[in-house]
Amino acid sequence: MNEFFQEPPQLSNTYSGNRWLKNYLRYKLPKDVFAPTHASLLSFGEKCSNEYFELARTAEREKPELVPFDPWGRRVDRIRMSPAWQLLQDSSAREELISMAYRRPLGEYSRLVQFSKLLLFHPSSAFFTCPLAMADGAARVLEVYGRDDVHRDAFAHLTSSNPETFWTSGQWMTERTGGSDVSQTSTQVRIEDGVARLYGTKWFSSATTSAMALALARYPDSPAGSRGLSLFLVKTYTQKDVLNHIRVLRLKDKLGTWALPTAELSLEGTVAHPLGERDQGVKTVATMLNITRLYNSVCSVGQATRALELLGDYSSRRQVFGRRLDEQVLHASTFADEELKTLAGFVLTMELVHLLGKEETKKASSAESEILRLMTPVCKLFTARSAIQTASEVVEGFGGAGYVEDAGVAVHLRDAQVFPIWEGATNVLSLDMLRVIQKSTALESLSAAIQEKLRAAGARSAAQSWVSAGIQAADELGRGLQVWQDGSSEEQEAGARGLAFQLAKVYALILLIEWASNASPDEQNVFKPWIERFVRGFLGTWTPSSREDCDRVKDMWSRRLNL
Ligand code: MFK
Repeated sequence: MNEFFQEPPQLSNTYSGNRWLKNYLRYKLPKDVFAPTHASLLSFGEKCSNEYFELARTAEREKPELVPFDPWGRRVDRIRMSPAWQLLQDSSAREELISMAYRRPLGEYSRLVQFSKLLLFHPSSAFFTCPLAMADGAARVLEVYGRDDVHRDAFAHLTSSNPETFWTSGQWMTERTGGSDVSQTSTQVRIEDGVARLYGTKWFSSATTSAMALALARYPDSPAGSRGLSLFLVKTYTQKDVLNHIRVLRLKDKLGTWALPTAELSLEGTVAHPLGERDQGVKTVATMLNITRLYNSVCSVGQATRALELLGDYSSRRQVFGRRLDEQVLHASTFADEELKTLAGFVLTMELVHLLGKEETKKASSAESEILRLMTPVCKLFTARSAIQTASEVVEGFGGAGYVEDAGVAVHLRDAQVFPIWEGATNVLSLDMLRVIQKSTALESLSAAIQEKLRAAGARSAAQSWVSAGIQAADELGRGLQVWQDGSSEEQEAGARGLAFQLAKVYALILLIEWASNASPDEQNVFKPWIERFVRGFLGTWTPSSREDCDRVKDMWSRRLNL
């Protein structure tokens, strides 16, 4: 009997295996920045496919465990972590995954290089990118709002490249009332002997083993709602293994992100240090959210890219119906669409990362800052949902093997489901986009940037047909926007989610055209079918919701059980 055993997928150097990243960096970075970056990413990509990947798998197997009491009955609330988790932290410091963004050795390009590393690292990190996101966001808040020695000391730790001194941070915002409506925060600040102490429950703290956190809380005499919240820097421990008047109530039993010690915390007089202006906590922490949302995007794209890489390798080995899977047209067309979606998310994320780098080095125009603010939630909601769709298709592409844990594929779907939940749900971010459009001229700035990009691409003659397609896509969206902006607030709200996705697609298309129009003729031949498929299929259309649409959907929703 000829027994058959399927060859498993192999992970190669994750930088060389990435179809788009190298070309994108060559296009974006100055020559003298690209050459050393390329060399360093080659070596980093090798570690992501071997050493870091193995650490991540170990950390996922050896899940965090809460030890509430010591052997003598004392309450200790220790979280036992896999040693691999600590090694991932040490490597993150040595690889300068945070410090590079604050040392800024490459000026406005530092963020682009940092996020390229994060893109490769995320799927080999068991979500160590979560505490990194929080560390980066907290560092930026401290850089912008830090005033005293406590702030400066924390900033130095967060941006250290020395594993001995490197800290990560948590973000303690979500309470039992939920993560979306922060205005209901009930954690109280009391001043006791001149020291601010926090009392309350934080419901989703994923970086529980981090050295510090930024926490929202309310002074007793502050107003209700989100404009009565203040931000605090909290050190998690008062000394080694002694928590800062914090009880770890339990660890969450989650669908995915198994290596992350997500916990419920009771703050019982936790010593806290004010950060930013009193009652301006939401505004202050928003600086952190804008960074962590870009992390969410780069992790989503990294996760989807890794899933597609694994499937790409597998389908080149897998024979079905007498042919290799990757030679079959239905397979190609299914996964070309997933690749396109991931490519759109990649180009959007990297553009915003570049704008962030420009803003932080004071090179961004006010229009660019407006685009960054408008498109950050839009990009995040788009990449998060895309990652789930792609991971789901990849699991199906592997068949039964995709559905068993030890094949290493199912993890991508389990983990991807957190992206739309982590750092703002799709609808909440759609409403954030809506508020930015209503309160600023960001949409006009975006429209002007799109026109300019298309004009410049048009000046490079090879790109004419793409430019016409880009103009048509932008014009169609512009017509929809005019109708939408004349609608009532409910009509605007009803259309916000659809608008956000279409805005993401149109801007991604323009960025892709801009990139392709800068490429060599040979490379343009590679881009051509992707851009055409984008325009013909993926782009789709968006129609604003009318009064009748709103009434109909509310009516059908309310009567759905009354047959
Ligand atoms: C990794 C795995 C993790 C494991 C499991 C995790 C499970 C998930 C757990 C979670 O819960 S994650 C947390 C999810 N929650 C959020 O991300 C928060 C969602 N809500 C928002 O994003 C709201 O928009 C926000 C709380 C930020 C503000 O809403 P509000 O309270 O209605 O305030 P408002 O009036 O919109 O904004 C207050 C001020 O902040 C305004 O400034 P002004 O006072 O000058 O007018 C805003 O312009 C400003 N602001 C708000 N968002 C901003 C911002 N400024 C800059 N950037 C922003 N993004």
